[in-house]
Formats: sequence, C-alpha cells, structure tokens
Amino acid sequence: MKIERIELRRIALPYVSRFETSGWYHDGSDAIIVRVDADGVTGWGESPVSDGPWYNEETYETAWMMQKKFLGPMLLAADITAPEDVSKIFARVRANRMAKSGLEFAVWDLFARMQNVSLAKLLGGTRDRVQVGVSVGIKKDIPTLLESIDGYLAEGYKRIKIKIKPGWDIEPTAAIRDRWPDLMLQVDGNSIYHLSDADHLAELDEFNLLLNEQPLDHDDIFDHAKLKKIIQTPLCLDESIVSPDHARWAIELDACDIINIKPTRIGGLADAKKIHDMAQAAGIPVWHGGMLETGIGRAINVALASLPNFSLPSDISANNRYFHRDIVTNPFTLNADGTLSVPTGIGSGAEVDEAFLDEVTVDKIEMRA
Ligand code: SMG
Ligand code: MG
Repeated sequence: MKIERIELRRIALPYVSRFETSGWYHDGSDAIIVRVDADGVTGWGESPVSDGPWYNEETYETAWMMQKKFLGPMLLAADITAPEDVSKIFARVRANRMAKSGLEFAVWDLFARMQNVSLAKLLGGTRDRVQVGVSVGIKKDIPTLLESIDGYLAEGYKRIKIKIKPGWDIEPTAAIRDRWPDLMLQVDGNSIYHLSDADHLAELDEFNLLLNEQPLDHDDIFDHAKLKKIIQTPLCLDESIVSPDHARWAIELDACDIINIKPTRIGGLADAKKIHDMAQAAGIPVWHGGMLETGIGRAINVALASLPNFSLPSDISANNRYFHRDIVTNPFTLNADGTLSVPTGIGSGAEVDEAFLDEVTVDKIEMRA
C-alpha cells in the first residue's frame, strides 16, 4: 500500500491551566497533527512536541523539519504492508522519536480503519476500560496544590501524581498524605535530581507511594540502578526508556521496578508494544504516560493502554482536564470507577473536528507521493 498524501499541521491550543514541571511549563499545546490518506481512507496521528527541548531534545520546529524533509518523503516512497513497517522505514533516521511517532500513529490508525477494526483490537488490547489518574503540576503553594487535588478527586479520579523538584518534594507529599492517607499517590521529578540526592529521595519512602518516576538524568540508566538499591519506593523510568534496547538494558541492570510507556517518546506503537511485551516477560509492570495530548493522541494512548501489562493507572485523564474545547467531537469522559472506556468503533475512535482544527492551525503543509 502506498500513502498518497500527508498533511502536517502545527496547532496552538490553550490548556485550561498552566502545567509546570521541575524544569519548564506549558500554557497550551503546540503539537503537530498528522493526517495520512490512502485509497480513500484517512488516518490521524499526533506528535505532542512543544516550544522547547525540555522534556526531550525535540521541539515543534525540529519535528516539523524532520517530518517535512526526511520522514514524510521516506513514508511516501515506501510500499507499506503492515503498520510495523513504519519504524523499520524510519530506522535510518537517528532519534527524533516524537516526529516519527506522529506519522507512525497515523499509519496504524489508517490500517485499523482500512481493516474495519478498532486500533485497540489491532494492537492486541484486552481491556474495555483503562484505569487513569491525573498528573498535577507544581503549584505556587501547598494550599493551592491540595485544592487542585481535591477538585480532581471530586471528579472521580482515583490516582494522583505530583511533579516534584528540590524544595517542592517532601512537604507537598507529606501534606497530601496527611489529608488523604490511602490515596494512590506517586511523584515525578523529570530528571532534576542527582545520585548525590539519594538520601533525600529516600525520605519519600515513608509516604507509601506507588512509585517515584525518573528522578535522575533524562538519559541515565546506570545511576538509577544504584539509586534503586538505596530507596524503598518502587522506581519507575520514563525519559530514559526511548527504545526496546533501552528497556532491556534497564531490566538487565535492574535499574527500575516499573516502566512508564509513552509511545511518542519511543518512536511509535510498534516499539512501545515490544517494550510492553518485554516488561511483561520480565515481571515488570508498565503504565501509560502522557504528554498532554489532544483528543487525537489521547485516543491512541487509550488504545495502547488496553494491553494486558498496563497494570497501574495511566496519565491519560479525560480531555476536559486539558482543554476547554478539544479538536475532536467525541472527548473521553471519566467513568465513575476512575477509568476511561476504550473506543470500540473503527480506528483510534477519534472523530476530528475539522472546522475547529482549522481554527487552531497556525502552520500547514501537504506532501504527495
Ligand atoms: O498528559 O496528563 C498528562 C501529563 C502527564 O506528567 C505528565 N507528563 O514526565 O510524565 C511526564 C510528563 C511530561 C509532560 S511534558 C509536557
Ligand atoms: Mg514523567
């Protein structure tokens, strides 16, 4: 099968509120939305890149350039027999995994739509609902944080993650535990700590956390293996697991108890599935991370999170946690049991609101075979 046309759009879509991590903040989505067309069928994908290289090395400008100059032309030139072909076609291009994943997702969605099956089914999903939580950014003070969490719990979320950094870690965690002794709670430092902070990080052990996510460097596995021996809280890797090989290294080095899977960080669904399967065989639970995706990327994440080894609640909140109005007409809503329902229609299930997408598009190109 040949892809006939690729459309790239950069969007500017404001968040309901600022999202702040240990090292940066965002007030809206700068994602690249990808559309592919073949044989009268359309597939959609998303690269949830931002204005700066803070989470990883990519930005909307680098992803746009990679997609326009290299990845798009490579995809248009290829004969594709299965969605798994895409990561092989892109293997020649080093890194730039968010740029790759937006195109790869669109091809998976296209194949699911061509075969009249849901993306979850095509990926091997086994659940009809996925457990989700909310990732709460750094706030100006503890009362504001508690108020924000209170609101999410009132909406029905059952698991909370907070962003931490030096000076905003032990105290907010203690305050949450004080107020909600049994809440499923976890923390994420986004690579701000060093191995020399190990004793400090061990102070979090008393709070019965589900996990401590990526405290050390974005590309580190080695020091995380050392840290794992010092702290009691289950250690989870996010940023440093960018490929199946990185997951294997982390497992062989005993550098984590848990892996956060974001297909967008890993370059696509095919490699994300490999990590899922490898972790399952090694007895390592995985859960699905998030990059504050629009409804397009969110539907893809929900489909992947329906696979069996996703056994902890995911960072895939309902669309209204992020946007007042999303670029899909069928946003996810939270079920009373703290889950999202896995779409059963064809493809990812995302129904794109093309008129609103036009309104929020700030740049657009098309490429043809
Ligand atoms: O999608 O709800 C979401 C956000 C989840 O905390 C989240 N993501 O490191 O896990 C992470 C962060 C990265 C966000 S960078 C924009
Ligand atoms: Mg993280």
